Amino acid sequence: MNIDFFSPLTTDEFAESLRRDGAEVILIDTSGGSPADSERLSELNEYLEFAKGEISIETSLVLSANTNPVLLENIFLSYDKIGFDKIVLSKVDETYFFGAFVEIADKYGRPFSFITNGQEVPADIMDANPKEMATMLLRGTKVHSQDR
Ligand SMILES: Nc1nc2c(ncn2[C@@H]2O[C@H](COP(=O)(O)OP(=O)(O)OP(=O)(O)O)[C@@H](O)[C@H]2O)c(=O)[nH]1
Ligand SMILES: [Mg+2]
Repeated sequence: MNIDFFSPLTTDEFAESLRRDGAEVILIDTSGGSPADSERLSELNEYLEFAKGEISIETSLVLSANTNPVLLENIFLSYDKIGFDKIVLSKVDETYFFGAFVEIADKYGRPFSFITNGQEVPADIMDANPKEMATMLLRGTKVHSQDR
């Protein structure tokens, strides 16, 4: 994406990265981890709280559409302890049905921000448009450009 990249390993380094260049938008990613790893979750929370003290922040939980629906609510609730605003639903092209995600988003009043529909960045990152998502739910998930 040809943008500056920093990989802070401590909150001090994190603070330094946040303050470094006065960018209008800063994308913060975290390394993956198990929702059952409470130590990792509290470390994540520490970074999140720290960021909230520094900048105005919107948080998204990225859920892969091929997550086992039986586990979905537990995963959702684990990350809800930290708190998040929106859901990014990834890999919708790898599944045929993502109704369970819509159900949980509705139950907990959390909107979708983006969905990802393939491996091409950024072409396969799509706004979570309700009409397109309804179409995908009814017809299978891969939306081709001529259908959009
Ligand atoms: N088919 C398909 N593959 C995807 C999609 N999104 C990501 N991938 C692929 O999935 C793999 C993992 O993607 P990452 O973006 O690294 O996933 P992540 O959740 O950040 O992974 P961790 O940070 O390791 O937890 C890569 O090979 C991506 O190309 C998608 O929407 N569809
Ligand atoms: Mg990652």
